[in-house]
Amino acid sequence: MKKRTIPTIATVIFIILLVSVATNVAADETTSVLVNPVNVESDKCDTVSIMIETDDPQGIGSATMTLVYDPLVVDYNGKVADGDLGGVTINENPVGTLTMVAATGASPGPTGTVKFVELEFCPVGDSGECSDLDLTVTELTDGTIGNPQVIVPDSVTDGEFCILNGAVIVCGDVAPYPGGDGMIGMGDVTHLLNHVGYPAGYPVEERTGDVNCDGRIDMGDVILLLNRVGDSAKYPLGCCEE
Ligand SMILES: [Ca+2]
Ligand SMILES: [Ca+2]
Repeated sequence: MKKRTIPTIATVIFIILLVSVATNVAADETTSVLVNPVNVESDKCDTVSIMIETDDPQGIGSATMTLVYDPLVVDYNGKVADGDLGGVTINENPVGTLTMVAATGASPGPTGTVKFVELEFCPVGDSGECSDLDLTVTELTDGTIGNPQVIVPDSVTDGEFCILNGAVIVCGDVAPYPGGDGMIGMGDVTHLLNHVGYPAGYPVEERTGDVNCDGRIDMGDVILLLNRVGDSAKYPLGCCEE
């Protein structure tokens, strides 16, 4: 009889091992958190979402995240909409760091593609500048009733907001082409003069080159721009409105 005890214990250990492996397999769900779209390029306010992709059958129960941005480049303009976890509480402290918290009362929580929040950012820096939207997941739990389990995301993807290059139209800023550099000086006068002599070789943007707004670019514009560089108060430029 004693001989039978040993295989029985071995069997029990084997079963425990099997269960443990099975548990590990069951827990091997994939969850990723991302800023969507990853790259925003805009000259005006734009919306970004924070998304959670998960195949956890218990779904998402709660989330706490921070998003860090450069306030010299973009400004947080407020929450556009809550997501699938319900109301998101957002604290901005210090400026440039948003702490966002939401918890759903549902068990299981939403699963699959889960929207956390929609935020609006507005450009305040110069064209061509970019700010990271640096996302950190502080805590994420699933929607297990009474016993939410911590989810460690497999990946967290930051976003980026770039101010569209050349979006800010500065009248007379024809050089460098395209887009200009936000300033007017002798380089712009020279470029406009060359354009009048050889348009194909020295392209300009009509809106910035027609500085007297008469519908064409000619020596009148070059002379006005030259005078403007010499005395900005006396010679205002008058580019046509869009
Ligand atoms: Ca320029
Ligand atoms: Ca003109």
